Amino acid sequence: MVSVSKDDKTGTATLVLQRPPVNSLNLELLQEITAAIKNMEKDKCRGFILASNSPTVFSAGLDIMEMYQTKEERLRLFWKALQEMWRTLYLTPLYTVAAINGHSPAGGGVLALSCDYSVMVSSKATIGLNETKLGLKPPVWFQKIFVNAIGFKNAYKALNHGTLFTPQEALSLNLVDELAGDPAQVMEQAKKQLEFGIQIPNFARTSTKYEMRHPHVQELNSYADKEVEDICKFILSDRVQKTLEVYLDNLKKKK
Ligand code: CO8
Repeated sequence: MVSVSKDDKTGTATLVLQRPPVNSLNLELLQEITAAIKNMEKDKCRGFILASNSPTVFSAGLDIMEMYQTKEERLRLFWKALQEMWRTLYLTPLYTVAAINGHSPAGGGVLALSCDYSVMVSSKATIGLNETKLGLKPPVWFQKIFVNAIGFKNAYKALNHGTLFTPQEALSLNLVDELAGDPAQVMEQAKKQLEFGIQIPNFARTSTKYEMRHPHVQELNSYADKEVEDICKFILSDRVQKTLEVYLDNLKKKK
């Protein structure tokens, strides 16, 4: 579900999400992303681009099928894997660039926001945290990284309304750092940014990253187990199951 290609000359890599059709994040994909990042860290890689092999979707966010009509035990494992993937990506000392070549809603937006830099294609694709549109509450740590990126007032409105932004809007809000004309250019610009990022003195960059980001992870750690329990209760409730059913139906009808 992921492939990692390394460039030994530069000490960098590209981690490509490849779970068709839309790179929705299921338990196994989350575990594979975490393992791939940890392996790159062990290999003394200096940075990587997070990319997608879908032509139009970066990631459709969490796999709704992991939340709909699922077993509690699987849901618990899934949520723990999500927390662990986020801790790993958010805190990795490697310099990370998201190459957002297409749609990036909800969990897809969280992936992008957890990198150090992002380049998004200028297309019909959108990005944002649309959880409330699904009848779900974005977890507190989703809210926090969103507020950190675009400020409280913008995040407050967007989270409450479940807004998905165009690339231009996302750029003007600081939700992404750069736009590119087409997916090939996204990769080109992401590579340039990666080259730039790994030139910065490593100790200074990685300790700054750690000091600025670690408190957010510590905060999640203080309630991570309780979050798993609360999420299970919430998602498995009849009301949320019904809402997810309607959302899935609408996704199918859209075709
Ligand atoms: N999970 C599972 N299946 C999905 C998902 C998803 N997130 N997104 C799309 N699919 C499925 C579709 O149902 C469709 O299935 P099928 O082929 O069987 O009909 C297939 O993938 C292809 O989808 P589309 O035809 O819609 O593909 P398009 O290329 O036309 O559109 C989009 C791509 C724009 C990404 C579109 O699929 C879309 O909008 N998907 C939904 C995205 C979304 O809303 N994601 C939110 C997920 S929830 C989340 O990430 C955070 C939850 C936090 C929970 C907190 C609880 C308290």
